[in-house]
Amino acid sequence: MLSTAINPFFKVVIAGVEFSFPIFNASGPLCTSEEELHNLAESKSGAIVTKSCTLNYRQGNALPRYSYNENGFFSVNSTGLANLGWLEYLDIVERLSSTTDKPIIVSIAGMNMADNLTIIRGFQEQGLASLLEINLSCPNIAGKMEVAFELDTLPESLEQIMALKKTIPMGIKLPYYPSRLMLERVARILEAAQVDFISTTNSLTGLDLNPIDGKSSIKPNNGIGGCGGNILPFALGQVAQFSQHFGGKIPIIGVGGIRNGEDVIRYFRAGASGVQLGTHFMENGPGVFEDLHQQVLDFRDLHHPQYKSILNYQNTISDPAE
Ligand code: RRO
Repeated sequence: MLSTAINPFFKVVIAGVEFSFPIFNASGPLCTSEEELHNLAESKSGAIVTKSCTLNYRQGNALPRYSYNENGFFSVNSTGLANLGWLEYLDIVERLSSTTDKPIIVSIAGMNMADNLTIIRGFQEQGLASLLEINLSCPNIAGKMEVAFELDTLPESLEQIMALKKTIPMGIKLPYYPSRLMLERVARILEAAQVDFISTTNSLTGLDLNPIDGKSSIKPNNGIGGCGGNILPFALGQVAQFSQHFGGKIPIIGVGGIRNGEDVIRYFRAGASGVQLGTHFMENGPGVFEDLHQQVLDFRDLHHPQYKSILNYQNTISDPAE
């Protein structure tokens, strides 16, 4: 049960969906089984985001496939899209939606576009999820390109996705784009496709290893996996660049490295309308949402007591020379 009520300060609307608390889990950690999703419903997380689903059940990659480096505050994962298969999530969404008022966000990462379209069609026909987050940036499957990097075919892929929209708004989970010009091009494509929101950024490809014996921290792909945690400046830069381009037309969910209330404020200042937690949630469990609720309010009370809404912070990056 929630220990304290959610302060109205936090209310936002993302893609037409009301969130009483815009801080919630990122797809990936602790959101694969029905029990984990139920735990999110019971926690203070502002939404319930599922693990990205495929057409069929997937066991995922060999273990160990997740590591956490405490000193560097970063994780490496190569989960390999372990999930129950989309039909299970269809049933889970039906059960969850009858017991929670929170937005339910289904993450979809088919092994190819045809699979994506089948799954999207199914959830749109069911009509019970609040948002669909189409993960076009899954990094860990051998031979599976990240659609979000295939810029020549991205417009067509997005057109096929958005053509299936019935009542549920659809957004795209994006990878990290290191080039500003490439990001600009992606922003124009997303805008032309009229996506309903974006979530940025997925994990950044990397490696952790033990300097004594050279052992990589995870087994798959010689230790190469998706890094989360200490990626905040990189993800924040993506949010700011997309926000400057969109000018408020497409809402942005920021994800990457949030550990405390100040980090949440950073994302809102960069232009986010909501934020997701990956590594910090994975390491510390559902209690992190309660902590962030308090930390953001404490920060507001200390620095900007006149602010009545978290949106007072939105899009407020200022010049250091002023
Ligand atoms: O399952 C994964 O290995 C995985 C996915 Br689909 C993703 O989008 N991001 C990530 O870091 N891991």
